[in-house]
Amino acid sequence: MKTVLKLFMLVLLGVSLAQAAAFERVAKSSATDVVVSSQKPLSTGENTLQLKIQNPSYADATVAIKVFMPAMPGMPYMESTADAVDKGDGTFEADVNLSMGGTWQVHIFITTQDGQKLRLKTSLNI
Ligand SMILES: [Cu+2]
Repeated sequence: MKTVLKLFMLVLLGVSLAQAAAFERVAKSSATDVVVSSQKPLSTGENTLQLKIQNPSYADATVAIKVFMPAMPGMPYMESTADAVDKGDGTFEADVNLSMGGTWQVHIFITTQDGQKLRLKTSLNI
């Protein structure tokens, strides 16, 4: 009986891990696409973003991210930057602070081991 219960729990865990991300957006470039996603729905404040590099030849690059909102009437320019942490297998993770609701521009900076630089752009809404 206990074994059956354990198996059931493992299946439940597997299902929850396999669930689609709450947020997902693809930043495109000719060299590689990057899938930007979040397990939790995006909200104002700190958000953890996963950056999955699609082209394996860029998997060992250094990755950084900048999110920013241009100045608007009565509101200054806002930005949050982070060096992404290498989680292996082309997956990186970065915490960014989305300080208010609205549309944020997202720039992803990839620097390869041999110094090649890529900048990919996308955006997100909260
Ligand atoms: Cu604003």
